[in-house]
Amino acid sequence: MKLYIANQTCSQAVQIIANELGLDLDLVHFYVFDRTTSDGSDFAAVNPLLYVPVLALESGGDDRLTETITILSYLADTHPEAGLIPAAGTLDRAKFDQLLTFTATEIAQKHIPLMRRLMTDEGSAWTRNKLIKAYTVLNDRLAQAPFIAGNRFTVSDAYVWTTMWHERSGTDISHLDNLATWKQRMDGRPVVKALREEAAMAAEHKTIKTA
Ligand SMILES: N[C@@H](CCC(=O)N[C@@H](CS)C(=O)NCC(=O)O)C(=O)O
Repeated sequence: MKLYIANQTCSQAVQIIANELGLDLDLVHFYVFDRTTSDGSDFAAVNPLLYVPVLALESGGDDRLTETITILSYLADTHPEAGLIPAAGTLDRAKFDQLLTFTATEIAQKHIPLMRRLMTDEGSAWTRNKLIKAYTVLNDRLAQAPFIAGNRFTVSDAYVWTTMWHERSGTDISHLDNLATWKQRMDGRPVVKALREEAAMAAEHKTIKTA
């Protein structure tokens, strides 16, 4: 399978889960600023919205999945033995999907216009306040259990860790101690391998462009 990624974005969540599952994905780097790809492919033909992540199910084919939640859930559902997501059709899964949707809509997508400085001061203050409230919900969950969804690492930990963009969006959550402790623990997981792969891919792409 081929995964389209971009530096420091939500595609990292998929890399983390692929690493947890021991999957060897073929990575393609998309450079958001000039819209080129590390393999020379036309990313607009891959995803017309120009968003990563995209998972091409077969490296040469055009059967693809977009949307972080969908890709994460697909990988976890197809490897049930890893216990990275509750079984589909259960109440636990409905609650879990609620958490993933919360992360996408109340956290990831709230950061983006702030990071891109697209908002008025009033809009920025409103959005930061929403982000602080959303992170507080997660901080409260972490007072009850060591991981976002309970007693074990799941795809929701990978997704929330990836979208900890509070410094880049100027959102102060330094008072949320449980979240800070959880993040430190997460930093020690195979996440680091995902980062290294991504950084190497981004650096190689940049070298080719500037050569
Ligand atoms: N609805 C998509 C949104 C993905 C998304 O926002 N991707 C960002 C990175 S986190 C992106 O590719 N941005 C590139 C750009 O805006 O040019 C999802 O949840 O996966």
